Amino acid sequence: MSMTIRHRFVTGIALLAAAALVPASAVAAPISRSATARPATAAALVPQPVSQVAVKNQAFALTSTSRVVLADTAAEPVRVAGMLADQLRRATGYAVPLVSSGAGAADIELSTAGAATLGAEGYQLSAGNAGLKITAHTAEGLYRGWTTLRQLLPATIEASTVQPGPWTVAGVTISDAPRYGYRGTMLDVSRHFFSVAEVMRYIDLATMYKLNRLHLHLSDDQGWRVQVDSWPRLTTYGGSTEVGGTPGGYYTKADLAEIVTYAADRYLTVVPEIDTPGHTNAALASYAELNCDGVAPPLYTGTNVGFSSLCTTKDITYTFLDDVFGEVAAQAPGPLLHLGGDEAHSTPHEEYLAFVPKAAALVTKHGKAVMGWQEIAETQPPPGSVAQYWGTGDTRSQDLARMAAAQGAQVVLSPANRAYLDMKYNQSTPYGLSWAGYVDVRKSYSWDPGTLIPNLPAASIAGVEAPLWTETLDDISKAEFMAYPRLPGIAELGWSPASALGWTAYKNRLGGQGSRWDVLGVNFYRAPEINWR
Ligand code: TNX
Repeated sequence: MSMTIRHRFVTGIALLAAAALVPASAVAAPISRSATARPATAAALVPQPVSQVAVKNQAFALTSTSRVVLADTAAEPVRVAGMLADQLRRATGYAVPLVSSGAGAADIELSTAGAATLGAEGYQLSAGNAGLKITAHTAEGLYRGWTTLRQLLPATIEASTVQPGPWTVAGVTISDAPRYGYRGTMLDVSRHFFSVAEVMRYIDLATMYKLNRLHLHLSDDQGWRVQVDSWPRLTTYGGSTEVGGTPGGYYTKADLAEIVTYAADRYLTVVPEIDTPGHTNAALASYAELNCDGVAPPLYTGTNVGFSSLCTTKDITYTFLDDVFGEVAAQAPGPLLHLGGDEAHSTPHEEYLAFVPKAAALVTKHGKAVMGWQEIAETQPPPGSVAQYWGTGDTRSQDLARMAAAQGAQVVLSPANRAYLDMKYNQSTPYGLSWAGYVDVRKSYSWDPGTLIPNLPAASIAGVEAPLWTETLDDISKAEFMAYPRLPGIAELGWSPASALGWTAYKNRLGGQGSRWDVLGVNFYRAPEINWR
């Protein structure tokens, strides 16, 4: 609907109300008398939408009479509308009722009647004197549009207590859909354990930037973090410590279900990882029979990698994986189960090549497609697999990515020198690692997933993921310091079209996010290259 047509529905009272509530600074300049009027400024959004056109001299104002209007009565859109209304109520103190018809100038109208061409995640958003409307084809699309609307509203919309307002959105028309279907972040809960509440917080922040995958690194040398009923010592013993020797922890089935549901409610699919055949000291310490020599090693609380391996020549190893993958797959609603496969330096290479296909078959047996670190490309992963590139531009890693694609696998890009959130920003960053170099905000952002790996076909690129390894991160505020502000940049690389990417404009838009993180109490790194507002 064009703005001209929409005007006809604006009542005089609504116009007066809008005029009274809208602070001069929040609205585009009054109609210029000259023909050379400057265009209204576009709102600073991350990720940048496909198209965003400022509508001059118009604004939407959320007021005490505003409602959320949704005609669709299906459960999912109603749930999304409810989440949206809840947040508005918390921050504004307004009643914000959810109704099914009669959208007016003060209302937020949600519609799932958008064209199928919008896809599952696409949406259109218009804000002006006639009201605010988000149109999508699915409830998920409405949710993505809602994350945009939050950024169009004042930062205090993120508050959990009532704030003064005014709640104005400058006139705008947005049309948006993602470039890639896989836009993830990984949290390593093995090196340091994070509580369910901390993971939920991590999810809340990630979904602000339209991420849709949460890869949980659930097992490693330093701790086994997911309950497996058939192998209980994995958690009771193997999960008891973490890096540095402090007490670890693990997710019970109920805990994991809570995380999975919380994530799914926000359109974030959990990708569980059980790392094999290396990175397995916690399992080997818990069950002596998994070791080739039948002797369980002690628990490990250091930070070395590459020293452990499942015994690939023992039958019990595959019984073990069948049981573990079966129980984990039963709790994972998404299509993927990650079997690790990285840095198996203690597994003889021939054994590695034989092991991964057997492990992969156990993943597919339980109804999941295989995801694995790039090394699995050498093992001819089954069709539909996903290989996760973590190279730094070296030919070997790039070859593995191209090899995976040639075999019909999809590739998720996590270049360690760009997307690894545990790399220090610079030499004075208080924690983090630097094996892939220092990764400042600019370096983290300044690459194009479509051209990162020469001759990797576009159709083989599933998307991007920013892993947060936690050897040096013993609490969630340190994790946030490493993820923010870099994670939103990776999210933009996964969402926005290549033509919308560019450091100068991005750093300006990113600067606007700081005030939101302040409201949310995020411990973000105030990178000096960004003008924080
Ligand atoms: C490499 S890259 C790892 C992890 C470490 C990380 C630290 C990869 C698949 N594995 O085991 O935690 O570096 O940056």
